[in-house]
Amino acid sequence: MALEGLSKGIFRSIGLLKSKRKIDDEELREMTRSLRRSLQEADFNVRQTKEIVEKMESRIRDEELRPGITLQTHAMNILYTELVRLLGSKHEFQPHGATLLLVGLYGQGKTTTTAKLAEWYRKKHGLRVGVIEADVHRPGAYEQLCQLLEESTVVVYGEPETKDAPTIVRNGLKQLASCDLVIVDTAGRHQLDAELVEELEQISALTNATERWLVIDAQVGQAAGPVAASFHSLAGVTGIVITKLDGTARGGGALSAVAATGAPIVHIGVGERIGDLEKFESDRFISRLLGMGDIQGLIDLAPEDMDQEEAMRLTQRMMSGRFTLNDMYKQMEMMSKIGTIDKLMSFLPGNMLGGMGAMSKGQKAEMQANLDRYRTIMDSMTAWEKNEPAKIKAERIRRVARGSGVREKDVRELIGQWNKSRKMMKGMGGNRKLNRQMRKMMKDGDMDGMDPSSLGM
Ligand SMILES: Nc1nc2c(ncn2[C@@H]2O[C@H](COP(=O)(O)OP(=O)(O)OP(=O)(O)O)[C@@H](O)[C@H]2O)c(=O)[nH]1
Ligand SMILES: [Mg+2]
Repeated sequence: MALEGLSKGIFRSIGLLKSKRKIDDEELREMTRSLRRSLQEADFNVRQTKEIVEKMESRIRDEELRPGITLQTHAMNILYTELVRLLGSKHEFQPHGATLLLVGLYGQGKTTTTAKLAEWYRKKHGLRVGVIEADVHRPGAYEQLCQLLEESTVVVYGEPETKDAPTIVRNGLKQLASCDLVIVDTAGRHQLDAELVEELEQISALTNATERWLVIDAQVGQAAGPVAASFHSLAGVTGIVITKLDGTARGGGALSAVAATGAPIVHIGVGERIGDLEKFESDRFISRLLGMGDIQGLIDLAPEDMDQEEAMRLTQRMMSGRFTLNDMYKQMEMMSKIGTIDKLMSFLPGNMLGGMGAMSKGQKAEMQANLDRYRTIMDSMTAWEKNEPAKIKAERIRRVARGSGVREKDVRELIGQWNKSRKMMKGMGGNRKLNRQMRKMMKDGDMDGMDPSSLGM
């Protein structure tokens, strides 16, 4: 199976830690058992699963929680760093002067990737790139490659009539001698059989390829491990390209390929067209793997990141009933950075601030867009207007709209939003229990010891 269930599984497992700051051995065991099952179901191999689970167990047991961080966030953080570690380092590929051999099983996307890579390095690095079609088994491979590169200046070398791949490669290398980068597409198989092994060995020796990249379809799952291992022993894989990440697969099997070869993922394919290639970025890959819109929002929650002092100052102002447009802007800015309101001030009742819980990627994007517009509008306001938005009358609204190049409606919307937020803040000020907690927190200078459940959350 692919990884549809991983996200759910992980959230179910880590969800067991919800609103806890301490857990006993039994609870910890239950969580790790659930996590182990989720990882295995998501194509992680036994060794990887064991490593991750053990790390999780010991770090949760031994590490002290940072102030303001829930156990759940801490666990997610550990999982994330472990996954990044598993994915290895960044690949430093020097395309100039390189010969790049692409290998992989049948239908994984080698030919498409050959064209994509050629175009990528031609365009982004300004290199003269040539490609050699050395697949003599797949009918029409040469035409396929030519067609993919139809509109590109990449030189395609092939001999559709020749049945001997090493000959084509030998001739091609001569023909493309003046190119800065040569990429060789090879034949695929259902399995790595003796004939292909021999062919690949010959080509590999001939090209003396500086780079040998394995192309793997994201849907391959667990099988990616053994496949990668056999290609690795054959050609010494130096990089991995995961294709078809635009589909439903999340690419967890790719992790076993990385583990089997020790080679990093260099690029990912995200579509059938020649431009559908991306450089691999582990954060984005992992957030995809875990099914999160933006994992940064969930994990990077060290108090220093959320600017605790600023958050507290803001909270204090809100509680005191003074709440200007600038305050609202800062509050929204923090929220958009952190992505979840309950994390910004985990001690506030859940329905505060319009009842927003964790924000989706879409909501974050929307908030960001709003913020940008609000910023523009606010830049056209006087200090007095920002401090006393309630007193802004039609004439001023017109002037501000004109000054900032937006519609009057947008200015009214900003003021309306401020009004809504202010009302919520007022409601919060009336919560005595919360007030007491807040004062204590400010006196102590951190959020430790805050118990959200005591606030009826
Ligand atoms: N959606 C999507 N399709 C892809 C991607 N990469 C390749 N494909 C498609 O996958 C199919 C197989 O791709 P090829 O490039 O022909 O694969 P191959 O490894 O060269 O296949 P053989 O030469 O038969 O071994 C084609 O229909 C491609 O358009 C990708 O990143 N996303
Ligand atoms: Mg092919």
